[in-house]
Amino acid sequence: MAAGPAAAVAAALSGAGALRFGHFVLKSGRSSPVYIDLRGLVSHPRLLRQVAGLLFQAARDAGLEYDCVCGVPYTALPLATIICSENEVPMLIRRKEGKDYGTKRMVEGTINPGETCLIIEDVVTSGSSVLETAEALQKEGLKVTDAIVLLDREQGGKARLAEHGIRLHSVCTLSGVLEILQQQGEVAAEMVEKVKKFIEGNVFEAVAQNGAAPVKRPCKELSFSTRAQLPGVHPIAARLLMLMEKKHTNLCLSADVTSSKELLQLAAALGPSICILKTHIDILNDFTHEVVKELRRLADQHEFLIFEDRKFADIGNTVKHQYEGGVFRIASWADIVNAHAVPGAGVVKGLKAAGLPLQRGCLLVAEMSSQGSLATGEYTKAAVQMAEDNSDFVFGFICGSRVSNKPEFLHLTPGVQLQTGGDNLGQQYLSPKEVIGEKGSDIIIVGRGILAASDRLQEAEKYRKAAWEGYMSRLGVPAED
Ligand code: 5BU
Repeated sequence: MAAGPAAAVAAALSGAGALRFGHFVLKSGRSSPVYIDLRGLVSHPRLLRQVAGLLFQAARDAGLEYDCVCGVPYTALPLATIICSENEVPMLIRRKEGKDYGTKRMVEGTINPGETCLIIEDVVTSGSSVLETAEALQKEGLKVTDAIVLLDREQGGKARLAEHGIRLHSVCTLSGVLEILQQQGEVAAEMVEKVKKFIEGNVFEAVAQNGAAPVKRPCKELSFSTRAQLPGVHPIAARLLMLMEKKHTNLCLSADVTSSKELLQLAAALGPSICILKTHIDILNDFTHEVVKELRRLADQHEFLIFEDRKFADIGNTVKHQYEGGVFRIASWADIVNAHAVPGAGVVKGLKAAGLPLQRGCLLVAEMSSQGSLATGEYTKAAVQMAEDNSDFVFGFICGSRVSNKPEFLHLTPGVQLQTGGDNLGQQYLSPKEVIGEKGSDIIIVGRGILAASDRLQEAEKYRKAAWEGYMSRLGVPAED
């Protein structure tokens, strides 16, 4: 890489205050000694124009031919606009929002299927933002062969994009910029070393699957026991992760039965195979406090946690009463409860007031398995934010796939059966392997898949093994027996 562009980029980054050194916690939950944020570039018109010029020149130097340009939303949008306006190239805009509403267009502008679209991006780490944009364009029939990025953080994005047939051309790399800044005396050699070490230790590596094209995953896919020991992990999450590792199970039984006897029989027989027993206590025909007392005893004997799937969804004051009082006194026996995010943070605060002193934990419903669920997109993101803001009580999510990269959060997924499909009341099923191995969830929640079998224990073992194999495949370990 020529020193020219790197020096220009270094100057632009410094000028816009886009590069900071210190101790930062990234969106992924990892801490980083360097933080790059080019969103503020729009307040520096001269630098903005200069950066757009560097990107266009990089495309020219690479001899690229394209029919239109699309910037990865949002930071690269003004850059793409300048490039297109100054060079009279048609531009496309990819919508980020609205992806959950089928009728909205995902790409704005004139689309001529078969044409080639060049992608513009400010910073590439793993390459996933570029990939998302490429997929949206490809869905419209456009070809995407190349992307231009201002700064490559050298954390595997280039290789990952290459696997998807996209060449990444960078104006410069993070280490290139660091060298320039070091030469200019703006960054100490010590910090440069620290950042380089961080880059090397945080590369998204290839994991080959069944001899097919390798897929990229963060190389830091942590084991359950490692996650249990992370600083700041919720005590319930730590306990759960440890017992999962010990019992080799990431199966939660949804014990949706209406008789207490059957519930206790299930808990006694399937206890050794599960990490959590999930109840809907209000569907029992014959609830008494003796039942939950016995359930607690079985939970302690077989080492599983009890999760009351109450899905609280009211103002804080009401849910606090519903949680600790009433007929069921849920807080007194359930290790885990869950809540909808729809009332806002008050629902968590109300539950927390009753649950925290008892060292209970809560999951937020970030997504639902039912057809037409409205818990998607921005709602899911808001639920994740709510969990992060209340991580002393909330330790995970009910969701269809991994919604947070913070390893201290657990992901539990309902709508799981070995036979995929659905029921006739809107439930939709995926297989354990898909949910754990591909969607990145941690725990499968299974009800009728097990309950409808003639030999429930044998069936539970099938689910346990399938889900555990999904987890092992994530860690790159061969399947057990
Ligand atoms: P099934 O029999 O495996 O379909 O039961 C699934 C259970 O998970 C059932 O108790 C539901 O109430 C629960 N569930 C769900 O299916 N989907 C969701 O999104 C949520 C809970 Br939240």
